[in-house]
Amino acid sequence: MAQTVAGQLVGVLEQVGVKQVFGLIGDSLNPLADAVRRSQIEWIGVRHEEGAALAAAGQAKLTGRLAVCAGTTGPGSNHLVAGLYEASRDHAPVLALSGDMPRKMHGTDFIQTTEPDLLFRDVSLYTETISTAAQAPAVIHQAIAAAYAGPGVAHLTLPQDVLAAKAEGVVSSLATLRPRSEFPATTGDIAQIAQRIDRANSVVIMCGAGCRDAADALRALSDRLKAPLVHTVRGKELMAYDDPHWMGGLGMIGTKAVYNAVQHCDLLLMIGTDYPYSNFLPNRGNVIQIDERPQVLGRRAPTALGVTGSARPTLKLLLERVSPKTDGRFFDKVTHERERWDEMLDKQADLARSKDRIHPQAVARVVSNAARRDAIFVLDTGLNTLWSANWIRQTGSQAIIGSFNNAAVGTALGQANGVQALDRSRQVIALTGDGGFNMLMSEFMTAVHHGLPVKVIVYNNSALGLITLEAESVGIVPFREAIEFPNPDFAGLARACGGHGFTAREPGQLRAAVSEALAVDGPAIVDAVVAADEMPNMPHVELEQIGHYAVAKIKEAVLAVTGG
Ligand SMILES: Cc1ncc(C[n+]2csc(CCOP(=O)(O)OP(=O)(O)O)c2C)c(N)n1
Ligand SMILES: [Mg+2]
Repeated sequence: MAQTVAGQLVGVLEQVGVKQVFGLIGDSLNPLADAVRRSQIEWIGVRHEEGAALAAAGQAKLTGRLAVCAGTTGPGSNHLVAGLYEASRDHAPVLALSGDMPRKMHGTDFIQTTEPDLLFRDVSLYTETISTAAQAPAVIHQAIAAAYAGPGVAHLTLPQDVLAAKAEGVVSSLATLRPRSEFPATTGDIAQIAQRIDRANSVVIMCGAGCRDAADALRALSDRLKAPLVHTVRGKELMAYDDPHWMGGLGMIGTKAVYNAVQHCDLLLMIGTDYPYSNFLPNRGNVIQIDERPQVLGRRAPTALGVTGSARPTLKLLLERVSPKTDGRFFDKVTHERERWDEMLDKQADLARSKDRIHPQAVARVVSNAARRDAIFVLDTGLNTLWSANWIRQTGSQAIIGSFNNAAVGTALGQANGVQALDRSRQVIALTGDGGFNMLMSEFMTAVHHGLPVKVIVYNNSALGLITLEAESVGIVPFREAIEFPNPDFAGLARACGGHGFTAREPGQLRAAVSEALAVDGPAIVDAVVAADEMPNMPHVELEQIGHYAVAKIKEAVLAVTGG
């Protein structure tokens, strides 16, 4: 049988290392699914196409390699769009495929008509309809190249008749379809950075997701400069929580020690981060920023020097140039404050804090204590992000992904399915609010169906918890009817789906529920019924401050989580 365009596309995906396609089949996708069936690629049929896009986004975020999702004509593809923003906002290479009706039906407002290239325009770096078999090879190559170049989302619209047509030509230059290479800053830039560092008495190094694989160089620079290392939420996974260099995060997912260090240092060196919350950054012009992306330099804080370069090779060069510092007092002060903050976190997470109520901090801490040393945590959005991200004590070999730039509720389970599919033996733990879980709980069925043993921890406060805080912080009475909702019995739901379910209503039940869920074979849900009135920490607000100033700060803080 002659190769079809669909077969050609799937052949390319195989060759560039794609292991799965996440999708939900429909008539226009039939030729594509048939080609997948004949290939080494696994078809993972989801319950909702947003779950497919999230799964692909999760994979691409974790590995930096191309992941693929597919939806069928019109409504099927429409469902992909929301999930794709995860990939676009976190710069992860995803190829999204929209099946479309045969070309002879185009242009007459036929049933299910949409304009996918218009709809996907905003979320994609590249979107194109393959209109003829002859066009397919070049466009397939271009789409994958664009996804890697961003990195981000590339989208193809695939009319059914074109997918089924006989392939013409071959897709060449496959060797070029790979993640971008790292590159160092120039010698001139390194000299300027070194000069400014040598002039500063106290330096803080802020590490973002761009510092992946640079932990050793960062520690070495920290030792050389007696400079505390602080991180963004996407950088948290880089080092173990108890590494003496690793002082914690900045902002609401962060510590007072770090807030003070960043505000009071002579020089803040931001590396591989586009940290968006300007109100937590210094406004004194004492920032040096290093990033691969020139467009992010200087846009979040007044910056004295912006340098393009990848973290790892640039740090290596910098280490050869900067002079060692001898005065460790600043570092020691931050260490001391950090120890006090950690003690406070421990107290808040203590299971003995209340007899009959589970505090959400304890949920995160119990999960963290029970997780494997190489577990992958997938966080959702809401108050639960604060509990998970502040109270998980990462090992340095775990990964933490979430919706940290898109801040979308309902994204954890879908992404968890994606990363679990890459390696079914790795422990993958989704931590989500009940509102978030309700949004796409059908994707638990995807996990059961495809043997993806994800563990889902639900912070059950019967409310869109963060919304209460947002309303209160701007002086609006929380609209209870809009914020609170009933939940199903999540443990019963898990069992009804063919998975495992556990419930913890009291502190005494939490450890067993979590450890049993982590131990069972196959997907499981832990329904953790938590106190709904817990307030997050405000690392930048003194508790004794009251009145308008504190309210304004809390408002800022809430905006810092939700983006407004
Ligand atoms: C898709 C989406 N819808 C709505 C919001 C606005 N929002 C931000 S947090 C939040 C509450 C989430 O509730 P839940 O999942 O129960 O988490 P909790 O805050 O209770 O921990 C909402 C609705 C959003 N960020 N994303
Ligand atoms: Mg909730």
